Amino acid sequence: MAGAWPNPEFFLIKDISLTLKDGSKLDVDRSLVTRAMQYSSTSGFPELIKWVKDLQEKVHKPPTLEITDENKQLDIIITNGSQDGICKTLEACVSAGDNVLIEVPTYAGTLAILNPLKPKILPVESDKDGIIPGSIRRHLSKWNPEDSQNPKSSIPKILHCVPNGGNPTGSQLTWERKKAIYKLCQDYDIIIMEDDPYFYLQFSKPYVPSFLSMDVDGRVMRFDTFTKVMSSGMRIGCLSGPRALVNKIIQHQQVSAVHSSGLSQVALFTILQEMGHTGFLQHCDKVADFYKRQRDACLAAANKHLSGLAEWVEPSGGMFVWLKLPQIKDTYKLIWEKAREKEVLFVPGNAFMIDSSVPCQYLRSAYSLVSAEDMDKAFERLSAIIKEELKQ
Ligand code: 09M
Repeated sequence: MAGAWPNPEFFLIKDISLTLKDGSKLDVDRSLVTRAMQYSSTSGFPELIKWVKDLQEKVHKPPTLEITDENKQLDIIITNGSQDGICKTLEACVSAGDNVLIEVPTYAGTLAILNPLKPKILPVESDKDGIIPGSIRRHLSKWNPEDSQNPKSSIPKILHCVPNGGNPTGSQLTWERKKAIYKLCQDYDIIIMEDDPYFYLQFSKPYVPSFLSMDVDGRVMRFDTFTKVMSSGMRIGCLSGPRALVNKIIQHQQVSAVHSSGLSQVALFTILQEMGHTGFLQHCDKVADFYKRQRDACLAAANKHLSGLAEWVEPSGGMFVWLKLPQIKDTYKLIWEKAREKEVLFVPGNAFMIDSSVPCQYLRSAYSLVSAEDMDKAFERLSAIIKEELKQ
């Protein structure tokens, strides 16, 4: 008499069968379908959580699997894509006026979550090897490590970064820097938000070990997602972190989305179970190979049309190349007016900056969707637009 569950008698779906692009057919287990139609566990389907946890164990060997302190033990929640987990974590950890360490430039979605929370963003500089430990150290020099034990201190509590296939920079945080950063975060008791949707889109192997793989303290909140390799519309991601913090996110999920879509979870789980971890990793390799070829085609087009007009660093993974136009003061107008007129679009760099009103010489170009011929055309047009602008 207590539960608010609707009577499933009137739910119409009984069976789900999936046809994959290779022609194979998979039936979702009928009992899973029945469960997927009803409200279910807030943290996600236990079968999917187990599959993901085993994958994390295999890929990252998180020390928090073995840790004795229950609050720090590895726990997992299935989220609506990684964006959902990032949003809930920032909302849980950041109050107005808090100092937060954020990689800059960074994913516009993170800044969009942060801005209404009104924190003081301490920009962490990055280069082709990812965020620079010295930049974090400089920010932290205002405090002493002991301040982290004083709840009234203004010492930053979180660091957010995108360690692979940086969005927008295409950069990759090296293992050496990760070790130095983890040590700094230990000294100042800082939580690391490892926003890593492009982990499986690294262009060289072995994968650079993650922060999760070195997390002896339970201070890493790692955001994974199936968006980039399986489907973005299914909206399935996962957050792996210390139980005490993951529990807070579960409480938030309970009163917001309640749980990720059961339909998406069981469809994805059925495919993942069929593939196994090895099949999944092989699939990721194929996707990464494709993006690497796309990157090469993109850089070939850039070399052909933008030499002398733009500067860029070869992306080590992911879907983006970050172009600097040194002779252009601000790419915003150039893109929204001139480029749009010529039917080619990029994201102006100011979208990835803390203060988007400051003129920015950069733009982000994605090579995920466009054919080599179209990338060539796009940069040919960009080159013409820049030259026109320089004549004025
Ligand atoms: N642009 C992303 N990035 C993006 C973008 C997007 C609609 C998504 C980093 O797992 P998800 O799907 O929730 O991924 C979120 C996410 C988290 N972290 C570093 C990301 O790059 C996805 C969606 C329109 C534009 C979008 O521009 O960069």
